[in-house]
Amino acid sequence: NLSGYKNVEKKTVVVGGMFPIHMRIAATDGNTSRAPVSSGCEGFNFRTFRWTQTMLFAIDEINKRDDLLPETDLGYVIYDSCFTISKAVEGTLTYLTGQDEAVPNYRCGSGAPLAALVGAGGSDLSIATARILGLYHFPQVSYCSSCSALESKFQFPTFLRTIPNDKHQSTAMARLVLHFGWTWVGTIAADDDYGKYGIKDFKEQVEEAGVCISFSETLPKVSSPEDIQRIVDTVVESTAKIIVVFSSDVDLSPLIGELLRHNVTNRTWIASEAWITSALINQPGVSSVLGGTLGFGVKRADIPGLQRHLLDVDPYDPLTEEFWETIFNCTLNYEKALKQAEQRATAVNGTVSRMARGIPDGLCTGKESLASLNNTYSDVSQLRITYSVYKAVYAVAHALHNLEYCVPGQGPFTGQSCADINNFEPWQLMYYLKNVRFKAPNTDEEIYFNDGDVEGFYDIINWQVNSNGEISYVTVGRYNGSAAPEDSMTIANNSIVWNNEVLQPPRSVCSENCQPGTRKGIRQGEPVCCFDCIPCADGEISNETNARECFLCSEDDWSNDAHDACVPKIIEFLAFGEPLGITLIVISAFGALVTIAVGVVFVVNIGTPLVKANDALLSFSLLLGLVVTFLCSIVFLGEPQNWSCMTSQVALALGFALCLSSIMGGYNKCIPHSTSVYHMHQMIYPQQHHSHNILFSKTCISLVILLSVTLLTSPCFYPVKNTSAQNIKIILECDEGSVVFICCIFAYDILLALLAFVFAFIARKLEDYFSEAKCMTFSMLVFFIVWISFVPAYLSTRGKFMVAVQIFAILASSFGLLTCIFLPKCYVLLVKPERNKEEMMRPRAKPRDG
Ligand code: TCR
Repeated sequence: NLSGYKNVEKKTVVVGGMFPIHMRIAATDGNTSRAPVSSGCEGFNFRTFRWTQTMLFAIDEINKRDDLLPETDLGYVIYDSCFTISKAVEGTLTYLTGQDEAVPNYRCGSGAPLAALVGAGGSDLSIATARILGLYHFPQVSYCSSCSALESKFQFPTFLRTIPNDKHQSTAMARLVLHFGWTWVGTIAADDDYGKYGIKDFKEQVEEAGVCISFSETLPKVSSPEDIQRIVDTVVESTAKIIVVFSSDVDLSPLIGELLRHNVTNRTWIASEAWITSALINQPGVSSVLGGTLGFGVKRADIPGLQRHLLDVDPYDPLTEEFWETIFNCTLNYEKALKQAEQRATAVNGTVSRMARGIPDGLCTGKESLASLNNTYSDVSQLRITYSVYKAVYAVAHALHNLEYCVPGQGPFTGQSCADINNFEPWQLMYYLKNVRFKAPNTDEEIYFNDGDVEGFYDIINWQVNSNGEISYVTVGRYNGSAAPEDSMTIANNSIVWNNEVLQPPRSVCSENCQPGTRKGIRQGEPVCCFDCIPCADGEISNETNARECFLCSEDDWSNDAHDACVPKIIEFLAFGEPLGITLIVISAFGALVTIAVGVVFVVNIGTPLVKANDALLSFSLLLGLVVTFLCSIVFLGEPQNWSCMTSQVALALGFALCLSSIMGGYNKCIPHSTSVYHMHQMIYPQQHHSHNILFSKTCISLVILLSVTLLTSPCFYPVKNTSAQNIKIILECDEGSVVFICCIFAYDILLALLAFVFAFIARKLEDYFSEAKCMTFSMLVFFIVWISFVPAYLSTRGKFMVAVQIFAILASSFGLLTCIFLPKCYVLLVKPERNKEEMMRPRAKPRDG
């Protein structure tokens, strides 16, 4: 611990400074048989030594000034906290007591008054020292303890700092992560208050916004290779491309070394302030791993004259001795150098040889040039924490100045009293420190403490690899914690250089967004950001990205192929215009025309024996029935309407009834009265002798009555949308209405057909000249075959083809009847009129069985 007391004539106030000049304490040998001594430190840190020198520089500058503390000199005591709490506590106690043995509550000698302690370094050290200093109401101004836990005035009443509270930084990091839409990030935190609180605040904010944490690792203070290896494995295995690291450079560097060895590339690192501009991390060769890193740096400033001061250090000053020896790798002390040279020689030769007295190699000349070295110590391009140290010293100086120039009688203390610069109480200085407000020299930044904290202002820094493979720090944005949330962060996306081939912001998501048409499916036991995209089922859609559920389309709609919209179902019916429709129309029209032609032929030959023999009325009614069935098949086509549904069904039933009853009526003509068929006929229709006309008209009338009664009582034929038969289509069809009714009329038809068939079958063997009975049998057979085969065909078709099948059956059966019954007659009438003779009508002579 080094102190400098100068200028004895002037009053002197001593400012304490505590810096982690070494990185760790040396391991003790664990020997308990000796009196223990305070452990030594190792791992000289050039960066923190620059901070130390900056404090000396600032004190020097203040002492030279005439406007700031002109009558008082600042002295200093510097403690090395060695980055370790115990050392920091030891230093604090030594400082308070003024004793080398750190016994508290004991301060001997008048000495110069102690002003305040600048520092302690890391937050965990400051927390320890602030608790002790708080007991004595002794002010502490920290330049780099940024942990949010230190904001508690209750626990740390005399703690002030010139570095922003980490709360701002955690918020800024969260904002950054959200800005780029990263929802899958890993975190690594140092095992100290800085890392733990920083990451905790970050996680809280980010998780609230729906980001998931892929992994959270803690960097141990004393790192074992296994711990580091485990963290590297986690980083490698994780799919998170963004890794947020809240740690000081000293704790992080072992991990970076290991990551370099494993060449873990293609990650983007989000750096906390403590390592964003650290030369300990930014070593040659890290660009593949750490290029593109984004991070936050506290306010930077240029401090004129600092570089001169840094380069002009005296190598033989006890404070700089170790620094000099480390940086030039030589020994300043002649005797020591000699000894070391001898040792080296022994190690090489194996024998102890007295060296010739002369200049041993490894002796520093003291004239080595610091300027020629490219060391972080003399690099003044990134004065961030350094500037914070500078501000802290100035804050103490300004507070002392205000204290010294307090106007008696207008002072802030009881009875308007003032404090005495020669003998003030620590709490009195604390009062002035809290209320200090000044402009930092050269930068014009106004500095004041707001509840012990300063404004949360950060530069967003990007690590960009330049042409010689070195990393340069480029400021790509700013964050101002005290501005309104919407304009607190400005970031120039285009100036960021990412370390991927595409030079685009990396994506870091556990699962890619689910596109419309799919929905999120959770994975059991995994964070909500990890999910599967499950395609919507048919008939269901989702129209937004990351939909949680698919929605069912309404009844008239169906999902499109992409499942992202409901589209109206295709309305299907057999249209007139389509080829099948046209074909059917042509066929049925043809059938109707042929039927009419046959009728005309019959009318022309009305007086001839053949027509007479067949009872012209029945023939015409049969032809009429056929025309009706032919034409009604046309009504089945087209979009079903109320009227068409009604007409088609009724006309069909009536047409067939007409046909079949005509055929039935025809038997009376051709069945000889003496046959068994005749007797059977007599049994069924007992009163009707020779009265086929009555039979026929009875049939018709009963049918018409039946039909009209049912139609009046149940208006049941209307078109319906059949949505259940096929998913993507709505089939427009005629509702079959009352099934019972339909069954009734068709059952009637079937009954007629059956009877006709049975009669014709029995009569087929009987002689008649025109083979009338055979024709009828055959026509009935055709009729049955058509309608029997219709059933399975109808049942196995879907949609509009059902109508087609129906029409085909109608046409086929009608054509069957037409050809079987009328073709032979027309043949005779048109081609062989000579056979149309009276005598031909009589059945040929054949032995009668009666
Ligand atoms: N606050 C950290 C320590 C720290 C640090 C640094 C250490 C900060 N910046 C730069 C070394 C170098 C910021 C803390 O512990 O609060």
